[in-house]
Amino acid sequence: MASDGGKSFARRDRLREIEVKVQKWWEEKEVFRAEPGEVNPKPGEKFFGNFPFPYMNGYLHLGHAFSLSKLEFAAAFHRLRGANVLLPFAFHCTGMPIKASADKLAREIRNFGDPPVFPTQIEEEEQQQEEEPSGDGAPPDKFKGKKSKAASKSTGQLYQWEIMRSVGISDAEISKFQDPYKWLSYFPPLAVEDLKAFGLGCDWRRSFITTDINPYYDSFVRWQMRKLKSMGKIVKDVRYTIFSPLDGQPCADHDRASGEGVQPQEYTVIKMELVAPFPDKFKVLEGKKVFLAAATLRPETMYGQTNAWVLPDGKYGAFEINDSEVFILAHRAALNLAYQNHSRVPEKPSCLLELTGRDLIGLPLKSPLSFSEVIYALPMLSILMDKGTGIVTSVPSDAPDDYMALHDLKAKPAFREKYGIKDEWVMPIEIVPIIEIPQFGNKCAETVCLQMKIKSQNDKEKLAEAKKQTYLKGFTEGTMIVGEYAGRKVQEAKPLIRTKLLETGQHLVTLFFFFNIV
Ligand code: A2H
Repeated sequence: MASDGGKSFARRDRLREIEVKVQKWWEEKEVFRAEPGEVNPKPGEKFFGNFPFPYMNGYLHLGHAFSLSKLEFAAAFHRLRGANVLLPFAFHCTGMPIKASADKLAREIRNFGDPPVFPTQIEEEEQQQEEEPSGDGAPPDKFKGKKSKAASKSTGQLYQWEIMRSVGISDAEISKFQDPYKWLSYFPPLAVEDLKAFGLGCDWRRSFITTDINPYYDSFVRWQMRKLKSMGKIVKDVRYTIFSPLDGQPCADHDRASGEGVQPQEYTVIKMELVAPFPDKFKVLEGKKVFLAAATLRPETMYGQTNAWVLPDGKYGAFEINDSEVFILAHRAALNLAYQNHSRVPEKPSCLLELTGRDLIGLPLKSPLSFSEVIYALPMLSILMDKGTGIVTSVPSDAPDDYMALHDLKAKPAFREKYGIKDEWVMPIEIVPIIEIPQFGNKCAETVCLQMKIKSQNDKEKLAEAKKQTYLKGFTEGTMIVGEYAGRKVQEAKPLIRTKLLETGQHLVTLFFFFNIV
């Protein structure tokens, strides 16, 4: 008899004894076997219960037991009433989480050996810094924050191997889980054992796992899909999603090692055409229509464009979008576009020329709706290369970032000199008022930057606050004062202008995500 600190567990032990005896009896007598009767049952004479197949990337847990207890109780109740009760149980193995975990394990073994020797957290952080010396010029902000979150996870269980070890699987066994099919033969039998111990009144002859490893269930699902399709209840079509080129599949939240919660972000891509004659470096592009492709959330502000922004140390490329058009943008953005049917070769960016931001500075451009005949590409240091296209249109009347970057260029001759910027590209630029906002006037970015005493484009925190204020006010209270929709509220004008630009082929609407998702 067990006892602990003088407490007696006699009653519990007695109950356990009875439970074990009864479960053995159930099993021997096959009391949960369900057979059809001779005649069709009348209402109330049968009960069928089903539990959503639990996913087999690990053991069952208390949550499963809690949810299942309701069904188990109902089945037992109806059995006691004399109903013919059928309670089958199946295990879900289809989909990405098992495959993603198996792949992750394989990667860890490739990188750290079998069994793996993982770097300590400090070594890991050092390694990360070495690997990412802002190679593409991305400044250390939001995105870096995500990385350190990933690193801090390593004190917990960042590695798949550690997760498997923590649930009691031996090192010798873990390596076998690189094969996704191993998961299918390992976890379901253990789940059956647990469910039997739980006392589930299940007819275990009617248990199965999903995936094509089970041809019967597989063909049932195929039949079901075909049937629903023929009834017009389901359609096959394309939609925007986060996609893993590595796995050739959409990558849901729980399939990601980082970038959880990231949704596709819709941007309007503005095509700013490079004016001929092209500089020497761009000669290979002659005969094509070449555009700097900028991503914006505010197409209605395109009347106020005064220049374009590029990151001097950013890596860009000139990519063939179709037979006649070439877009200059970040490599990552080109890959995104290629998966959205904007590449001469579907799903494969076709790069004609490698470029850096420095190559782009000073390029003369024609941009849709801008009042200036020609605008120039100029440097902005806060551009993130993994956001949008890495190219930004500049609207200093309404974007505090644009206002401050232009202010820096105008106010600091040394800055212009550093990047070989001719005065004529910058000094004549005048801010173009395009939207009137109560209390903020018609140059809201200037008003807010002055009010908040923002000093330069590096004043990141204040600029983020300024951006928030102007973005919201502009959208909710702003009125257009120029262009075809002058007098209309920004909220109304925005979709109209976007549609118009889209129809004339001057821009295209597309989607991007801007954090690294692994
Ligand atoms: B917006 P969100 Cl008038 N790096 O366009 C830094 N900034 C980038 C970028 C990159 N790689 N790609 C796009 N952006 C800017 C116009 C505009 C914008 C106005 C007012 C506000 C405004 C003209 N510049 O954005 O982080 C682009 O600037 C304030 C939200 O994805 C783009 O829209 O929310 C905006 O950031 C996207 O910011």
